[in-house]
Amino acid sequence: MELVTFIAESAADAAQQVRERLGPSAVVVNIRPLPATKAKWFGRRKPTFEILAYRPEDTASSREMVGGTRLDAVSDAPAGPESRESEPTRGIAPEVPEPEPVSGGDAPRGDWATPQSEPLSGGGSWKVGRLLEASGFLPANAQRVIDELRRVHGETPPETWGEELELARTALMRLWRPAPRLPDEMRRPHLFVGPAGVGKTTCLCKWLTQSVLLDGKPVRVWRLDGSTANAAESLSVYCEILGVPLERRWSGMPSTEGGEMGFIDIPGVDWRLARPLGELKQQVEGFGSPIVHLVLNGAYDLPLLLKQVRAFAGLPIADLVVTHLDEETRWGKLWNLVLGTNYTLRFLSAGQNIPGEFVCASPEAIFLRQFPA
Ligand SMILES: Nc1nc2c(ncn2[C@@H]2O[C@H](COP(=O)(O)OP(=O)(O)O)[C@@H](O)[C@H]2O)c(=O)[nH]1
Ligand SMILES: [Mg+2]
Repeated sequence: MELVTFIAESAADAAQQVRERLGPSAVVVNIRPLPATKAKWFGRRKPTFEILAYRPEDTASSREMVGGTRLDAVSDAPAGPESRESEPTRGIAPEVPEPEPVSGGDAPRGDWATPQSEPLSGGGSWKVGRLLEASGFLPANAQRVIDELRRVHGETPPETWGEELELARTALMRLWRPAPRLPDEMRRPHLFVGPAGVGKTTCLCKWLTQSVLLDGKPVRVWRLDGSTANAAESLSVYCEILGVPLERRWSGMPSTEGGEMGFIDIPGVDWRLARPLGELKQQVEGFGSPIVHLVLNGAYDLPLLLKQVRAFAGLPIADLVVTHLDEETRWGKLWNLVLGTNYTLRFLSAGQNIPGEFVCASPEAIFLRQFPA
């Protein structure tokens, strides 16, 4: 896979150059503004940006390595498996106890084929429970999977480890709750909330870039202050690059024919304090009925993540977006958010590249990293 660099002055210019050189299936990995001095080297005076793209040889493995946005994809959602319809559910599952710290260090990749562990105490002779814990499951959630396996297949696991693992995957697929389909109508803006520095603005930029590059959709962005000033200058730069209007004051979704997709960026809040959380709640109410995505840094410890989910539970959270997955090897821990809260996972995001890796959350996407071949 060869990454090719392009210099462009607009999204349309970039898409055309990439298509001409690499064909319609080209994948865009990263877009970044060029400093004025560097742009001058290329004889450009206008705001200029650099785009990194490649032609996939083997689409699946290439995308797995670097992520990116396929220019020929026909979709209004980020790259990844389709999310299916389901009823939204809210809040922390009441039956799940306070999280305990996850024991054990990072499980080395590739060790999945050889179980060296004892069965969980409540797991009969099923051994996969320990493996789930090593991949990031809380003991209570690993036990839930084992209970499901015993309920469906009885006390005795199959003869081979491969079969046991396969049954565990199938059990997890059954326990997965897909994020509900996003409404087609554009009247509701997408709003990203969460602690400061978790990657809210980056996710917004990734989704925005995919929407503009893939669909040429009309999009509008609001970069708003909260209880603190919104210093995300980079968001304004990306909007300029993509030719997307950005406003600094909330003006409401315009009622244009066909509608626009709206994204609202606000600063993170200190989730340990009631006051900023209360102010955030008031601000969110002022946006009408936004689709609120709670963004979490997936590299944080699980007890902290669950505390953050609890702190934001007073808001009308639609779903969760997990970032920094490039810094986390134990993707199995994502299952604790599925099994330990009533929220659904919407997107998984890994890395600082824009559009980079930003995919719809699915069991398959998690298995790829949880049980590497
Ligand atoms: N390694 C890594 N860095 C990220 C990721 N997402 C965001 N960042 C970086 O984290 C920092 C904070 O991101 P930002 O989107 O501004 O966070 P916000 O305060 O929640 O809006 C920036 O330096 C981003 O480039 C990610 O998935 N992986
Ligand atoms: Mg931000």
